[in-house]
Amino acid sequence: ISTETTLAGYHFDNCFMNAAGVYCYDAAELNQVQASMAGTFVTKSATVMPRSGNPEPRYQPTRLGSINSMGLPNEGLPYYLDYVSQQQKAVPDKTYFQSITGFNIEEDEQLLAQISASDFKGVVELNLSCPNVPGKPQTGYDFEMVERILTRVFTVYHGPLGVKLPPYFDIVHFDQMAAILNQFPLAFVNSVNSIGNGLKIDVATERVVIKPKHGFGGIGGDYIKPTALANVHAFYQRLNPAIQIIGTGGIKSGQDAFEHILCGASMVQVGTALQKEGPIIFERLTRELQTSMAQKGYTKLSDFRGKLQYLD
Ligand code: RRO
Repeated sequence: ISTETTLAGYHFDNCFMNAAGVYCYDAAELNQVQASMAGTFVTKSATVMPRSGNPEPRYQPTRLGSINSMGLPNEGLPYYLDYVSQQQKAVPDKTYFQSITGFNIEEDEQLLAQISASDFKGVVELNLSCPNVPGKPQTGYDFEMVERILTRVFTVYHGPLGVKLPPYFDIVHFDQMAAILNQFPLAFVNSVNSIGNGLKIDVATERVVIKPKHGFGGIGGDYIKPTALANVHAFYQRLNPAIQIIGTGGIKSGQDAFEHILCGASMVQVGTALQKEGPIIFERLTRELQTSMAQKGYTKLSDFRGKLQYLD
């Protein structure tokens, strides 16, 4: 029973990988994902300049998931391009993902120019959905801005590139965003980033649990799986079939991954559960997905990908 997949024309031995932001800050963390059963890795979203991010505590696991307001701590794009370049040489049969996020269109162009000028051969994930930089709105909720950014991006960059989107909560928003995305030669759409600006409270101390933004932060884990599945399937229904879907949100078991793939995902990313269990989790997830598939007589992901059934 195979969990291999194809994205942007590249083959991956396993459909599971980390979600950007988890186990991907530096070489030490990325090495652990690289050594695991994950099919590949994506780096932390890289900015033009290195950033230390928001004050700690800025990530807290909760009973049903996680809350974070990391604030985009990262080593800066050249660091990740150097790391990926080394991995491309060490393990040349794998394809890697570089996540990037600029603070405006000019920075997006600058990041893509740096990638073009490097020996990077992988896939770019443009993050349009960071919820945690004070004063900066989530780009994915500004539909005109998304269209402007993608117009510039595909003028200056010609390699495989996809976007990481925030969750949407209205059918009209799925329609409007899909109409914009369908104008561009995107390799993939990754749904979803964390649900922005939730609040977790510790009743005993009557306090918030993270320091930045008076405790407001992005929500991940069990809380967000139904929203993630809806976004994966809404875009699977609406996007040009050449635009593949990466499913992210609430995956902590093989069955969760099965559900994302049934909704149309070609690859699945793990955030909150990877943070909790570490990269060894990819062994369990892979085994559990294979068990789900075996019970249904499936031998490959394409036997059930996107084949969600309706009641009418
Ligand atoms: O670094 C973060 O605070 C962060 C980012 Br860039 C993101 O895209 N999603 C998230 O939950 N946290």
